[in-house]
Amino acid sequence: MVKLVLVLGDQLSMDIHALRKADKAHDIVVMAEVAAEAEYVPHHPMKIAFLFTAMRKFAAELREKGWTVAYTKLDDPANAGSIPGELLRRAEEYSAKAVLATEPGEFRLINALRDTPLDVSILPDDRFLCSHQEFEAWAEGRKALRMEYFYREMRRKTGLLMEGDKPEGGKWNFDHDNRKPAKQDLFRKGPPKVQGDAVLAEVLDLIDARFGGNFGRLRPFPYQTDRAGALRALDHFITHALPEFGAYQDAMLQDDPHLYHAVISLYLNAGLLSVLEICKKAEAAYRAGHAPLNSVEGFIRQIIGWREFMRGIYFLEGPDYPRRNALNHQRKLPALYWGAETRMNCMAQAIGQTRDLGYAHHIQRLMVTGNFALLAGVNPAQVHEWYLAVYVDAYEWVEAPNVIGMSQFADGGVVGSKPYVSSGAYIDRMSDYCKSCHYKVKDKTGESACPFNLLYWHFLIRHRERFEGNPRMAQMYRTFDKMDDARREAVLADAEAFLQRMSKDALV
Ligand code: FAD
Ligand code: DLZ
Ligand code: SF4
Repeated sequence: MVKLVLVLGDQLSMDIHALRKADKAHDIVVMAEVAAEAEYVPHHPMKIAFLFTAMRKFAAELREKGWTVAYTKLDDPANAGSIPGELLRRAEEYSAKAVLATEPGEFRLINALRDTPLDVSILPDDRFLCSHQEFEAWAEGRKALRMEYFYREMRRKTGLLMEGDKPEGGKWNFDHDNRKPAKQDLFRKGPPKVQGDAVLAEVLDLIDARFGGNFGRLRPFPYQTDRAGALRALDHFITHALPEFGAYQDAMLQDDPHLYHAVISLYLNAGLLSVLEICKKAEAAYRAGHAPLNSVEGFIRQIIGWREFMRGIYFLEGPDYPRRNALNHQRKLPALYWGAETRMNCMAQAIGQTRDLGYAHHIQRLMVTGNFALLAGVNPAQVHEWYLAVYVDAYEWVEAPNVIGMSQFADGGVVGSKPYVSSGAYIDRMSDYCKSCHYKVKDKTGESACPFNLLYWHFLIRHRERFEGNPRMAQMYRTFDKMDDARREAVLADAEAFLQRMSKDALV
């Protein structure tokens, strides 16, 4: 009996589970560009263009390898508009009843597949190192889930950077060598250039026509769209940026959106690269003396530590996770997140490059846009939808734990033991943004005071009851309490006035 083999837009791996279980001679691979996926949030145009182009090229590669592929383009008049709709249409066309699928990265789609009248087998997505069962077993009985301990298990499991059962260099984590601010450098390479082609050109026209109104630029299109290109991007990073990755991973610079970051998350998340091939190449660079241990360990930790940990949390916590709001934050997401003018230079820079590239690196996401939303008390569901929409690498399994958990503390402390909040001083230390800002980072009150300074205290005082007893936050409360009364009142009143202006969409 013929089966349908579903391959989603972020499952573009030749060895994806459903393809491994299918019969090339009889089964039909189903791939579809559908409105339901393209519209569940207003995705950045580059994100949709990247996925559709990569999907079309992947389908062509499958055909070259002898698979029969039923591929539906977005503008096909017969397009059913959703993944279940397309499966039903293809099932009728090929007289199929059974579907092989690899587990989608979102509960919404998993449930939609389960709800079809077809016989759908959902196979585990084994592109990840840690299965749901393994993560549940690791989490079982622990008072708190901390990435660092999980990461050590992944090091042992993969043997990456291990000397027998000991970590390479005698330590699991070399972060104390990192966190340096960066300087402008005209010779920093940035990601490799992209060659246009006919498939990309056709998709760009389609996206322009259908999604040109979404937040984000489409052209010039900066991303690779097939496995060969993704491998070029990875090798380019290992050669030109990995050696400095560790030292400067938390740095931010105006006019340099990438610094020494890899810019590979979109390829990895879509299936064009695999976890182990990336980490093995990084480890080989260390063993060959090309990159230092602090960089390679830090980089590998992001992938086998943070990335796997975040996925574990998403599936452990369940479908309600993106709606959590432990701090009861209700403010609407300010228009400046969608490109309205702002005088805060750090926000203008982080959001500007997000608009132009669908990319911001980790510290920009966490300590600029995320920090501001948290300090200002924005509703985390709106923050979540923004991040899911605007980044080319965003899928709910990885975005939600980063936003709801790490960035907004909306899960009440599942991902992190304390909220990631800072005043302007942190941004000033790690970037060159403050030098060209309307606000003064050294000012703590008054018209010119950096809004991060005002809102920092406002946040801490709003949530005093919850955080005062946290040993890692007690010092902050002591500092506030040492201020004289007039200063404390001025900070809180200025913060309140700032929030009022922002809520009325005034220029802030
Ligand atoms: P690098 O800095 O070069 O890091 C290397 C790789 O490590 C990345 O490609 C990525 O695969 C992995 N990685 C690093 N940090 C994380 C992390 N916290 N979680 C998961 N993987 C990580 N990453 C996404 O892939 N999709 C998202 O939607 C996403 N949303 C985020 C939202 C917020 C608020 C924050 C704070 C982080 C988010 N991240 C997300 C994690 C991280 O910011 C991106 O993975 C990274 O910026 C991608 O750029 P890069 O490839 O240059 O990464
Ligand atoms: C993100 C996305 C978009 C924009 N479009 C499609 C699509 O048309 N067809 C498809 O198969 N997948 C798409 N995706 C990726 C899915 O949304 C993704 O598989 C789920 O969010 C689960 O991670
Ligand atoms: Fe951002 Fe404040 Fe620095 Fe301006 S002064 S760039 S608002 S941190």
